[in-house]
Formats: sequence, structure tokens, C-alpha cells
Amino acid sequence: MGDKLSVQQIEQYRDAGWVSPVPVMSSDAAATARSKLETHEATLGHPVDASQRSKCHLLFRWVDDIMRDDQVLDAVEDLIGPNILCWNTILWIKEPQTASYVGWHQDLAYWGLDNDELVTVWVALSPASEASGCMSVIPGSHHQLLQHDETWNKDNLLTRGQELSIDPAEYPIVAMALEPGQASFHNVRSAHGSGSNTTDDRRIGLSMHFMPTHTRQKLSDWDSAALVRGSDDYGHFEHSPQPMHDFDPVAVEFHRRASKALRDIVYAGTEPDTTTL
Ligand SMILES: O=C(O)CCC(=O)C(=O)O
Repeated sequence: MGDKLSVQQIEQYRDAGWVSPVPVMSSDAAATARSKLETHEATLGHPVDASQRSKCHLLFRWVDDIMRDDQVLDAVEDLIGPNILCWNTILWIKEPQTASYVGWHQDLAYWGLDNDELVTVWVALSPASEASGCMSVIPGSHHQLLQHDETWNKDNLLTRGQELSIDPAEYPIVAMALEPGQASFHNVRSAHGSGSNTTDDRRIGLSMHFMPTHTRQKLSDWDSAALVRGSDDYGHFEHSPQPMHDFDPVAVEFHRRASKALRDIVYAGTEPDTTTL
């Protein structure tokens, strides 16, 4: 066992599909990560765009470090066991006073995975409050897959603008507000979403998507993931390289291939008119 989460937290995750807040890094470490991101953005002259937000552990060494940190992995091990792959990492950025939001959705509907064991760890690199558009979850929603509509709404940060075809107001929603360095954990089938950022600060989160090594990808013959703990007796995913530094050419080239495969998976069966991934 990783021995990070309490028995009560593990039971809550199993019963309700989420647990939050869990401290996984100090507020200073979160501030350092934010400043590395923003130093990079200063050299770009604009916020990181879609091409660098997904699978970002292959581009930024500091993301790879957070993804492999024991404080994160001990908690993940408590939930899915000792042999762990990280399938994806995503930077979720809502600029101050902007309309961007995340529609209510369940990730398993779009990720092509053959089981419901994946756990998302979402760590706050800036304050995630209800005013800045923190994530909310519907407790217990991980027990069944619900119907989604695809709106392609440009303000919806999801790939297809997907939205659950339910009225969330009829459910007991829990807002998972986080201070920098705290994380929320939710199951791949938990219904979750978030509102827009009405504050003057950016809302920056890093999500990391961990799954047991026996998981398979159903929508592609080839997919990749980072082996972050234990061993992989299955080989269903090609193991991605660990970058030695930011924009390590070997990892950047792998990112190109891995991002293409990921796009094909999350847009499977559609003719996308936008690429928000
Ligand atoms: O950042 C958000 O508000 C939503 C993130 C999300 O949907 C996820 O991490 O699964």
C-alpha cells in the first residue's frame, strides 16, 4: 500500500468516486511549478496553447517530476495498486475573467480504456475556488455511464464540447475547491465539470491520469503511457521516455507521435471542426 490516504478516504473514493482535498506538494513547490510554466509562457509571448497542454510531462521536466512524486503515487497506489502507468497529463488553464468552462462529463466515455480503474489527480498550481472555476463532482455518479451530447461549444475546454444530458442541479454536487499544492482525486467515470473564472488571477491546474498496467486501449492499435511505479507485465502501452530537461528532443519527438494517437482516440468517430486538445 502507498499509505498516503486514510481508510476513510479510500472508502469514500470507492463509494462516492472522489476524494479531496489531498495535499501532494507544498504551496512553495506549487508556486515554483507555476513560475516555471509562466517563465516558459513569457518566452513564447502567449499562454501555452493546445499543442503543449496534453501529454505535457513529455515536454516539461517539472511536470514529469510532479507525476513521479511519491506524495502523488503513494495515494494513487492506495487506490489502484502498485503497478502504475500515467496515460496523460493536461494543463487546465482558465485566464482571469474569461468564459472558459468545462461541461459536465465522464472521461471514460471518450478515452477508449477497457476498464474503469483510472484515477485522475488534479493538482492546483493557483487557487481553485468556486469563483475561479474549481472542479465539481457528482458523488456516486461513477457507478454508471450516462448519455453525453456533443455541443462543440468553443468556450467548453473539452475536445468535443461534450455535456452530460442530465440536469446537474438535480444532483448533490460537491465543489472541490483547492489551495495551491492540494489535489482532488476522481474516478474516470465520475461526472465532473467546472464553471468559468470570475477572479483576477489565472486558474491553473495539472491533471494526471493514472491507471493499472493491465489496462488496454480499445480505440487504437498503438498508445503510450509512462511507467511511473512498479512493473508492467502486460505491455499494452508503449512506455514513454522520461525527459532529461524541458524540451528534450527525444521526448519532444515521442510527444508528437503520442499526441497524434491521443487525438485520434478522443476524436474517434467525429469530423472535428476544432482541435482543443
Ligand atoms: O480543469 C477543469 O476544470 C476540468 C478538468 C477535468 O475535466 C479533468 O481533469 O478530468
